[in-house]
Amino acid sequence: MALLSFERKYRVRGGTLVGGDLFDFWVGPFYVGFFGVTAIFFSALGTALILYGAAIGPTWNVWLIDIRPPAESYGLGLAPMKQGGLWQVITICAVGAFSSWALREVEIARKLGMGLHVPFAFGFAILAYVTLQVIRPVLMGSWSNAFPYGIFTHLDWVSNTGYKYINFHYNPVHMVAVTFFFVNTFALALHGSLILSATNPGQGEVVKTPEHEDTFFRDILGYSIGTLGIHRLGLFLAISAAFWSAVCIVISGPLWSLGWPEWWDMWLKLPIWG
Ligand code: 07D
Ligand code: 07D
Repeated sequence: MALLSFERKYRVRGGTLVGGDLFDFWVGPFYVGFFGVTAIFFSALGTALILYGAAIGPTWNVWLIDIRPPAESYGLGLAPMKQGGLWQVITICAVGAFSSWALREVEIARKLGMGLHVPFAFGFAILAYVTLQVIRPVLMGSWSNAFPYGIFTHLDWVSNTGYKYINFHYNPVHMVAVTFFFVNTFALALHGSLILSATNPGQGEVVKTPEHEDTFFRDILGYSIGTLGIHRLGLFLAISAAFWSAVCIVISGPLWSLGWPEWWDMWLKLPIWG
């Protein structure tokens, strides 16, 4: 079925979570829905506030714009706009926009009768963000522990936070998360190249089938995970990377406040050494 006639067939009412029929329509190619409206609202307001923050700040250099969370002395309280309040409202807008986007994905998937795998996966990115900006600062008693909104200054935050724990590479959960990120690249390289090698042959050659793909891996490794399995594995690897990232940062401070190299001294303190 051509894409346009497919879309016409499936662009039907229903599947909304909120608002009934009210926002159940499309603008050009975009589905609107209640959460489309809230997504536009939060992202427009958030972007406008970032621009306002830039306007009252010292630079328009896009790399150096910096909107900082409140100072430590404000704890978990509200701060005046120019002393971190702006960061607080932008954070509310960001959480609102990301959640709206995920719920809009849910509505579209429901309309199409599809699974909720896409919003489920995006939920892990949101979890990592909320862990950095809300959960960890709340556990540590101050918004000042969150990262600032700025392209280079958020890198400074990562570096400074890393060095607070002497060598962040020694954080065992960071190791797990990094390994998952590396494995993701490895898996995508294998999968992307395998699909291209079978389905994008030279001129005049026939397109190969999943049997060819499975046989390639059986010949080389003795096992092929299969066409559905590789996508299950991919989703698992990707959400694991985000999940263990969230865990590695939420334990840094709330659970372990010394340097991460010191954590490994537990090895010497095990009772088995007598
Ligand atoms: C390719 C999907 C498209 C998304 C893009 C990002 C904005 C920001 C904001 C002007 C893979 C769009 C960017 C809308 C504009 C202002 C104020 C996703 C793809 C193209 N980071 N980070 C970047 C964000 C954190 C870290 C680049 C966001 C944590 C390091 C871009 C968040 C930590 C490096 C960016 C976030 C961290 C970067 C490229 C939120 C740990 C780099 C991102 C909301 C996770 C790299 C100059 C990319 C770089 C980079 C955006 C959070 C570490 C500006 C939106 C605090 C070490 N980050 N980041 O391609 O070049 O992602 O930085 O949590 O080296 Mg970051
Ligand atoms: C938070 C992004 C969420 C994004 C959302 C969507 C828009 C819209 C619009 C495009 C989580 C945003 C969308 C804005 C865009 C359009 C149109 C993703 C998020 C919701 N580290 N480290 C990690 C490595 C070191 C440190 C994670 C490697 C040093 C700290 C990952 C190395 C020190 C923190 C990772 C390395 C250090 C991390 C990041 C190597 C510094 C964190 C990925 C090779 C001296 C962060 C939850 C992530 C974390 C984190 C990898 C080195 C410190 C596992 C490979 C030793 C403080 N590091 N790191 O989390 O866990 O993505 O965050 O050296 O806080 Mg690290």
